[in-house]
Amino acid sequence: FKKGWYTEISDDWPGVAQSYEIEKEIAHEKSKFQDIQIFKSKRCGMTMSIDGAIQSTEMDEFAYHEMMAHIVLYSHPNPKRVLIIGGGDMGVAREVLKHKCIELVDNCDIDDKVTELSKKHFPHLTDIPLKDPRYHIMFQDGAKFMESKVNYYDIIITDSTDPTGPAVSIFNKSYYEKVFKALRPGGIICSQGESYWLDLDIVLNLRNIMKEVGFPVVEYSTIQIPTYPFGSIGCIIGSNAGSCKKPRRAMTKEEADSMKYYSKEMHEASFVMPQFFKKRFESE
Ligand code: AAT
Repeated sequence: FKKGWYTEISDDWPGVAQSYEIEKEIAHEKSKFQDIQIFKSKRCGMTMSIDGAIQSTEMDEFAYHEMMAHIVLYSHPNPKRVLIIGGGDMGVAREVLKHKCIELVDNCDIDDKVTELSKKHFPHLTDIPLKDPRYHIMFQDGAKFMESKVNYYDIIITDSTDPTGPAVSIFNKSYYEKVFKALRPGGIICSQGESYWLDLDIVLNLRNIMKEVGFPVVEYSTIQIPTYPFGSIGCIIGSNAGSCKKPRRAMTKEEADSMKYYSKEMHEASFVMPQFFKKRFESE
């Protein structure tokens, strides 16, 4: 490796790796579950990597966090209770809390070390949730947490690492069976849906699982994010509220002004798929 550079090498994306010149190494801690590295990148600002995969950089975290929250929140006519599984860095929570109609946000991450380090080094993610009385964070395996909840949430968001390591338990059918039960009528699930360039099999597998557990509508919304492998990721959405391709609620001026990526136009455009992906996603 070139000295002073971080290279994102992983068996999850064999044969390719993006590199970042490091301005400053900040922290490197092994938690009970994961290996967490924090550094300041010359180009992308404060960066967190877990088990060798970039989770967020200051430059583009808003693309992922806004889309993971707002696509489904604006697709639901009247959301009140939200659950975030994973997302212990609070980036998705920061976005969810922009919606005044939300009464409660529960957040369950497996690893309190992610949250502890985020509070210290990523205040642009944690400051708003920490001050909001609607927000509650707890630490437990997301699959385990789901067992206790029935007919309770309007929206569930799985903001999880890739399906290796501790996230294995939240990428399978038994997790989605619990998700389906935990949603109220008209409820919607949105999960970190991986990239169709990188992991088409994972995307199709998640789509199959969501259909099998009973979601009448399963859709994929693309997010452009330069610091995830191959520059894109997506939301995979299971909906009991019909198609999410068009927003059902209008943004207030305050909400619209606070966005850096999301807009009504981005919402609608994100569901348009390239032909090779559309054929696979819609036919098999
Ligand atoms: N918002 C930042 C991006 C993330 S966060 C992923 C989170 O999922 C981590 O904080 C991790 O601790 C948590 N996590 C992993 N497994 C579980 C589990 N079983 N239960 C609850 N939380 C879990 C995702 C970035 C995606 C990167 C794509 N390459």
